[in-house]
Amino acid sequence: MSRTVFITGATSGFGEAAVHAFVGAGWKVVATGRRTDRLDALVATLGADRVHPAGFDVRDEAARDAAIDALPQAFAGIDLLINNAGLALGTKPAQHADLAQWKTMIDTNVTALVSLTHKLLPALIARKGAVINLSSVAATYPYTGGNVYGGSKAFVSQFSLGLRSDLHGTGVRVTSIEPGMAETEFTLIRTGGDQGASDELYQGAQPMTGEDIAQMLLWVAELPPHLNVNRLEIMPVRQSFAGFQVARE
Ligand code: NDP
Ligand code: 8X3
Repeated sequence: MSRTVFITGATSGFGEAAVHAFVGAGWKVVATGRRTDRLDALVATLGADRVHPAGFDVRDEAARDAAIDALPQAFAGIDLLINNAGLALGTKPAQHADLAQWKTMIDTNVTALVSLTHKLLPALIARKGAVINLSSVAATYPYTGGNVYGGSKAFVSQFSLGLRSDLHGTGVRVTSIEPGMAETEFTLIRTGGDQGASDELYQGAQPMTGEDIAQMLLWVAELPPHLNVNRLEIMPVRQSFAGFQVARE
């Protein structure tokens, strides 16, 4: 019997690639996001028997609950939750950052992720399912302008470990995926639609792709049930670490 995965942020990047990868591996997918035209395109390409579109803003709990309550029987038994919807907004240092952007990142990357996880946990426990959360290398390695984005992803990583501890003995698996540079719409969103800035960032860097991360997600999901990947950090070969900075007199 095919399993069902609930993927947030399925309209672009990692999430969209994951829809293709999981359907290709025989899973059924509940695909979510705000851009319903893109969800409809996934259904048209992959089939209504494989993909169910659920259009909502992850920050809107009432809309989310209505979408979950309206899941057709064939998609109602969720075996895997992939908390992927998220974003970075802005690249300015904290003292010049926009507070509204900070709040949007916290509402999306932290509050909505926690809320959806809380909502689906009883069903995931009943099915001995799994949760995969999209964190980031920004959770571990600070960089100028990363401030609240990095903080939100550090929350995701630590929340994942805490969840795993709380779920001890339930059979539910929890994984934090922590990618580095990947070319998606991420930088376009972060820069307010600056395609030039996005192209410049990835140019010559051989960044990871949505498909790369989708294959990691599928690999983690299909491991034998006695194995749990706690956290998985992955970067392109051309990205690594720099040292500390010193402000001299
Ligand atoms: P994209 O911008 O390509 O995709 C982001 C997805 O999140 C879209 O499907 C978008 O859907 C969805 N989303 C954002 N806000 C909301 C919201 N309020 N309600 C519902 N859906 C929302 O980025 P990526 O694929 O790169 O990012 C996916 C995840 O991976 C994010 O959590 C990101 O932080 C993380 N990540 C990305 C890295 C990268 O370098 N690209 C590296 C490490 C982690 P829609 O706009 O249609 O609602
Ligand atoms: C996205 C990776 O390095 O741009 O989470 O913060 S980074």
